Amino acid sequence: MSISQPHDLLPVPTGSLQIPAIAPAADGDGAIRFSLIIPTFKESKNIPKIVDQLTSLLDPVLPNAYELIVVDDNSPDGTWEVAQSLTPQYPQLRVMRRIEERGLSTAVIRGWQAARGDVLGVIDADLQHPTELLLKLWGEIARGGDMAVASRHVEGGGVSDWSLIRRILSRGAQTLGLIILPEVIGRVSDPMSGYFMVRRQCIAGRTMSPVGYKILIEVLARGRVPWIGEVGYVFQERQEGESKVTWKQYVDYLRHLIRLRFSLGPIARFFRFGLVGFSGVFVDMAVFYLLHDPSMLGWRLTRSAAISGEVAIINNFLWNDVWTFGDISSRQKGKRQRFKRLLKFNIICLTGLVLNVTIVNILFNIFHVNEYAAKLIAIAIVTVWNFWLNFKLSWRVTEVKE
Ligand SMILES: Nc1nc2c(ncn2[C@@H]2O[C@H](COP(=O)(O)OP(=O)(O)O)[C@@H](O)[C@H]2O)c(=O)[nH]1
Ligand SMILES: [Mg+2]
Repeated sequence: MSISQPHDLLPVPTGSLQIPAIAPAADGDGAIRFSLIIPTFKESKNIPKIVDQLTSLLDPVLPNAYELIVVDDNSPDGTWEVAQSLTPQYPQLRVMRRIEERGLSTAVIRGWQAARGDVLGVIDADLQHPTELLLKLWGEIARGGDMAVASRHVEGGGVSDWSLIRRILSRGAQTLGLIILPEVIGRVSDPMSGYFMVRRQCIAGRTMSPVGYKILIEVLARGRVPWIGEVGYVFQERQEGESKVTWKQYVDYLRHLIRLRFSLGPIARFFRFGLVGFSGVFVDMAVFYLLHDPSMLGWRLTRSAAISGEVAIINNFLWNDVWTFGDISSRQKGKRQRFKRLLKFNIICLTGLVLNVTIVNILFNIFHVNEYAAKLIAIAIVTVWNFWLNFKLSWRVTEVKE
């Protein structure tokens, strides 16, 4: 045993839950490549064992190039103190004691915010996640993976002796997730896994706002993780302490899915697209009035409707490019790329414009509808047309290709 003093506690990061793009420099020589967070609540009995297992695994593979960060929520059993007392023996171990905040997901993110590695990971403290799997997960990253997930649902995976009810609840939760958030839940076989690692660059700069337990879902949803490796494992039974999972976690999970649904993907984009389209209505109507009204320029119906439509298209493109699809366009920087998108958008909208003008003409000339009412009806129909085509063909396609 060394006689040196325990390391100081890590300061708890505050502010928004965002991972910095550049890792804080390590003080010693050599960079830290891997930071593993061990979130704890009342795990004083497990912590010495897991730290010992993890260090003996990682020391030969990443000598002095990894760190273990225990993030404890001021456990009444003094888990943080026990962890801190281990630091003289395990120089790679750092300990954070949170007092203000609580919760598994935010604990992991606070840990990652203090992390110095380029690869960020998480493992449960209670030894339910077999530590030896860590090297296989690391192997996936070393092969070029952006993320490696320990999965109960691939070959070699499973649960030890779960009751039928628990298995059904677990699979039911996953199925529900697939219905509400298919593009996230469908990316991995075990989206509920709390044992995984991800490259910092995949989540840097993204603000996380997790609810409840399922941090992997938040990372997949907010981050950009092109290549995911999965490794099977059997979820072990707890030896010491007890699970903190209650029915509340199911409610939180549902809230989390719904929150993500509204901030991601089609529904959110549809609202934004609709709102942009709404702004376009005013632009279209105002320009149409300026061109067509006898007290203004007094141009003919078709020409006025066509030009006002085109002005609205450009207005809508600009808003959609920075807002509705801003996350996608920010990855395709440069004037040329933007011009290409404008061109695509314009071609799709021009077909809509032909539709627009045709509808105005039919309504006005055949059904004798007032020309402004005719224009409004045409705009409504063409907005739906434009949404679908742009959604399927413009930004959406470029997103999938990445
Ligand atoms: N920091 C922190 N860790 C937590 C909290 N709740 C659970 N944990 C830790 O997260 C891991 C998984 O929790 P556990 O209750 O075992 O969940 P289960 O394995 O799904 O039953 C364990 O290491 C817990 O100590 C929390 O509120 N804060
Ligand atoms: Mg557990």
